[in-house]
Amino acid sequence: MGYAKRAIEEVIFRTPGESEFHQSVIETLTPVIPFIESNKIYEELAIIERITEPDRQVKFRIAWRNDEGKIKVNRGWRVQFNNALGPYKGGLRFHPSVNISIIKFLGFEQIFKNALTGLPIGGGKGGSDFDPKDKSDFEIMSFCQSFMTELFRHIAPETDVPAGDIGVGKREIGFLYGQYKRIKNVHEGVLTGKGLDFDGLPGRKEATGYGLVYFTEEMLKSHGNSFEGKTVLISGAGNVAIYTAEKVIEHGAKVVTMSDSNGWIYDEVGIDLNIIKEIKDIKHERIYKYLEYKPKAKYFDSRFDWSVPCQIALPCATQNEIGLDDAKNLVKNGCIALAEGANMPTTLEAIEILKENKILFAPAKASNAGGVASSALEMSQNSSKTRWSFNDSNEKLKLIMKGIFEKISETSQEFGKSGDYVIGANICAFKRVSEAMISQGVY
Ligand code: NDP
Ligand code: 2IT
Repeated sequence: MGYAKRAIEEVIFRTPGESEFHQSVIETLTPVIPFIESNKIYEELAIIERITEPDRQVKFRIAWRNDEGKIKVNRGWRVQFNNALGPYKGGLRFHPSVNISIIKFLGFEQIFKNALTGLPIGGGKGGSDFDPKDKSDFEIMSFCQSFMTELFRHIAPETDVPAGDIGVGKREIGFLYGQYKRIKNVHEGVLTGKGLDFDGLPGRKEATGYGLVYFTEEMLKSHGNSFEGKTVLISGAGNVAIYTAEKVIEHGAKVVTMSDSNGWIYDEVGIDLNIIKEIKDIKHERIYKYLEYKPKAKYFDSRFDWSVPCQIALPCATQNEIGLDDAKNLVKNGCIALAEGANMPTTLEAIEILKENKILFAPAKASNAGGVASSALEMSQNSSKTRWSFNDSNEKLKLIMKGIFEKISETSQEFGKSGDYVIGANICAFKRVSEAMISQGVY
């Protein structure tokens, strides 16, 4: 067995029970094996062993008080994975399912995604098993303040810059920032995704969803196609899903599904996004409420199974939401392209089915990189003490997404696998990170 396969097996052996992390290591490194084997330097300098082991991981207790005065205890993590290219950068996820395996998979993906943006950002991720659902604003604030009372000692604008992810949006980032400022007595760009009422970047909120659509449009264009007139399935109804849907509709396509963790809606005539924004963004309600506004739409009280006919699928909820049977549904119903908005939403076996059936497939580390790319622009805005316009940041985002598509497309051609964006993205990102690690010596 060659070095790369042996080293991947060793990672799995040394991290028992971390199934999501194993999946992301296999998904990222398997396509790079022939490249790694073609150059002995990777083995000599133990690049796989080093790149799969976080620089450090912090786990901490978060005690906070709920509205009834009861003390609650949650767990928090920050994994600083790799800073070869810049300060650790990546979101915080607040969701009851969060554990070290999930944070490590997200942090590992983030290293390579951030490399693809071409910007100076390393990879990290954090979060907590805290569930923000059904909590009052006061409880969220109390939790965020307690979370930051530990996190502040590990982060700084040139060290580690967290942002949002599932369960962490503008409100949570605001409370976290307020506590950081209170403790350190400095106003500095230590978090991104901040509100526009203080230091946020116009366009950051929209960037992951818009970037996903800009990327997908480039991919479709290179195959002589576009969004115009297409039927699109989206999962999720959070930050990424909403702004993906907004841009898809602007591109002349129809979004017919969206979902949350309780169920999914199907509106044959096209989902009215203003209603979704009111339900999810303003009232923080469940998606079935859509039927109160649009009684002809359908609601299914079950997991979304991708069974509606479509040409384009954009998963924007969470990991492993498209399994083998879901992929078969997409193939059967005429899907021509799938681009990942969520992180690792497609299982390895589902990706195989999509590839076998010649469905264009865009891996998350390329297609959803718009969010973190805009975060890097927010860091730049903050350190230069200026204010960008929405137009400036959106135009820059378009260029970044086009650049990512071109880079990974060229890499796929260079390695004789034209149009295989999984190979293109992973080799391209691995090369950038490993070259920086090699230049910086063994550590
Ligand atoms: P939000 O919390 O805003 O929205 C998440 C959405 O996904 C909600 O509709 C939520 O439903 C649904 N969801 C979450 N967990 C599950 C689950 N286990 N099963 C079914 N549905 C679920 O998060 P974001 O939109 O920010 O994130 C969505 C995805 O995009 C994640 O994979 C994230 O890592 C990724 N991402 C986010 C970026 C960002 O900038 N925010 C950047 C790049 C990637 P409910 O409300 O019921 O929980
Ligand atoms: O997965 C991701 O890229 C994010 N959640 C955004 C990270 C960031 O630092 O903006």
